[in-house]
Amino acid sequence: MISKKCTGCGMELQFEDEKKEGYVPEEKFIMEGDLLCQRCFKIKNYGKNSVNNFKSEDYSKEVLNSVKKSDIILPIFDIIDFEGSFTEEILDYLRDYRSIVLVNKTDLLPGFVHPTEIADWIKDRLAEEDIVSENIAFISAKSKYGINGVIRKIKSIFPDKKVKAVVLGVSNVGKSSVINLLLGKNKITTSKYSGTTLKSINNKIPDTNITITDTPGLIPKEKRLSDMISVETGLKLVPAGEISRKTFKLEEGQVFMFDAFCWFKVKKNNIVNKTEEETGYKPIFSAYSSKNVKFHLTKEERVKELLEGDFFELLKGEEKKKYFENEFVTFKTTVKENEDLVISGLGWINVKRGPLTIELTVPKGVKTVVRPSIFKGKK
Ligand SMILES: Nc1nc2c(ncn2[C@@H]2O[C@H](COP(=O)(O)OP(=O)(O)OP(=O)(O)O)[C@@H](O)[C@H]2O)c(=O)[nH]1
Ligand SMILES: [Mg+2]
Repeated sequence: MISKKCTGCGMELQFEDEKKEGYVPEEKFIMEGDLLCQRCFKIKNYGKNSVNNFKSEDYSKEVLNSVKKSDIILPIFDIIDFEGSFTEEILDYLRDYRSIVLVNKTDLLPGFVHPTEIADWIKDRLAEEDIVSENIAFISAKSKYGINGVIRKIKSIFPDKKVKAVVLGVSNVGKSSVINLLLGKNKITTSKYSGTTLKSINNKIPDTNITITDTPGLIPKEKRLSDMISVETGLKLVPAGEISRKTFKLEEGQVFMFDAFCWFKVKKNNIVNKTEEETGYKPIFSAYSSKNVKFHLTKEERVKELLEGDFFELLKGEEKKKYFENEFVTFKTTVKENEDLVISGLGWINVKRGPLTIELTVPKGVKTVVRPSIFKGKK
């Protein structure tokens, strides 16, 4: 059989098994030109969910093979869920290969932050990991911000030379959307569901010497909270444009709830060498999340009742039942002044007066990180 690939997901096409990836009816298979598999056709035309049988290791292998053949890597991070997209696997690639870091979805930033303000913060995060990238580009596949700059940056590193650049990142950060913009056409399938691209896809960027490779999304070892619920509810956790921010002053024993998703109890800080009065302060923090997420302050004895009732509205019925079938873990952590505690895929709190010592309860496996605050000096 002649070998042909789907231009949408990179899968080798076949007409023998409708249930397997890469299927097209035989009459389509024999046609000339660009071909789309049935799965891509359904995603593109009906926005249908794209279930597939690939495993995390299959994706990792595919990415590794493409990276090995490349001159430069273009890892993509999601500015709004930075921690969910900043994984060990990607950091390892960044340590070993030349790179231009792409920070996508800048259209989702709140109006009071300019992407360039975050540039130093990202450079510091990379430096902490012993990574020096050739350049960082702030982009938005949605608003097309910064897209031409990506081509300029590649050209400036490899003037007059043929270049192979490979785009990589966790699922759903917008790899295929960015490449489509670079190509000037919607050739590759994109969707709100994870796992849309299945294999590496090579294309030449028109009027350049650059071959750009799309790769399947890597699966993070530590989960994003949004991965533990349905795609539809998960999308409600994305703070589109208007990030919600609210400031709280808490006393020992009070409980802060991030909707019904997770919660923490404030503990007493044991600061040595401080007088009783100095340690009797109330920590102040701001919580950041999508405006659909309800922030709520309560007493410990009310938490169960609030979770069981219908005060919180995002999780309902079967989905709520399933969410609470997850195992939850509770652990103590201290967040210092000017640090954020991030619950990947949900939001974060920024400590303005601290330290804040808490006991956090989250579903097991969700990535939580304490980091230097991302929106520094914001009132
Ligand atoms: N708001 C916003 N959404 C974006 C942006 N870029 C991509 N998206 C959305 O993010 C979702 C995922 O986009 P894709 O391009 O399919 O992501 P991917 O990284 O190729 O995903 P996989 O192939 O599954 O790994 C889609 O719903 C896009 O519309 C952006 O800059 N801003
Ligand atoms: Mg893709």
